[in-house]
Amino acid sequence: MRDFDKSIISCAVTGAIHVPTMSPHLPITAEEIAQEAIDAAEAGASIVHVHVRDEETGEPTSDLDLFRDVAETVQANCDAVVQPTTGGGHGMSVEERISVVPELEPEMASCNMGSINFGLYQLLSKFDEFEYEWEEEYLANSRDYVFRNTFEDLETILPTFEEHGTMPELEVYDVGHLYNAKHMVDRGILPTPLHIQFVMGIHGGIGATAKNLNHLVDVADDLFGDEFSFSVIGAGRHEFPLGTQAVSMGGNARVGLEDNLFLERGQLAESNAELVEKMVRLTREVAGREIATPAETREFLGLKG
Ligand code: KMH
Ligand code: ZN
Repeated sequence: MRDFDKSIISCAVTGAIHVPTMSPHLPITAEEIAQEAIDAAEAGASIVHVHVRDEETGEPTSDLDLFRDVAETVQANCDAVVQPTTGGGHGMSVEERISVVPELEPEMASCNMGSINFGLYQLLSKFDEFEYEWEEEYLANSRDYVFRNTFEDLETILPTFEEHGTMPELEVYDVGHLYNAKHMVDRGILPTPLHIQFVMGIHGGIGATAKNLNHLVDVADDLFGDEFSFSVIGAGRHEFPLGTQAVSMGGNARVGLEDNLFLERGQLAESNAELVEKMVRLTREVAGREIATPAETREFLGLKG
């Protein structure tokens, strides 16, 4: 693993997993998403991960004008790295998802390293009524949804990143995805060093346990030696335990309302910034590490700036 004395905190401000009924604090409009990202950066996030939503209904969309609006507002108000998603939302095609890279040419974007079942339907049991019509159907349809990232898709996606100078953050939902990355490195399609994000606790991916995180890091060490760095997403209540483990191991952590709605058990987070502030405290107090600034993050990851 690559050494870095500082810890990079990313914040995923809205995502495409949670639906508006689940929290009144989930940002929906481009203005709200941008403001949450700016506040998260102020609290210590050096990377802000961005999805966009339909401004009326909150449904995830791949509307490039909204992505552009959010990116421009964030960049005009802070120097955090704006990292758009290429994972998009359930039901979007791979072409729709990737179009943000050639259109915005961001410094960095997420890049999903393999296909998985991606179940959200288990969340249905928590709600009797939804505010918007699409929400219940969106969650229920995930029972039959494959989050598609085939080898052929990766053969198109990865060169698109390189062509536009966009650094891929490799989203790894299970151990096999590390071997997919290794395959792409060996074929010369994926340049090193890699920045890997372990996504743990998605229904369809690896479970969110301490033992699994150790295993993922061990396998990455075997495959990539000192040519990788990593960050961790622990879905839901696993956000802070796994984030703290990650930063204690010399890695990095992602928090945010995309991944987790609660500041602590039974208490909704009122903003993304609150989640970032908590991760900053844990990083300093438990792991004894300082937080990387956006400039330090850019330098470490070799972003084009
Ligand atoms: N939605 C997360 C489970 C992406 O947007 O491309 C992981 C993620 C990937 O944020
Ligand atoms: Zn995302």
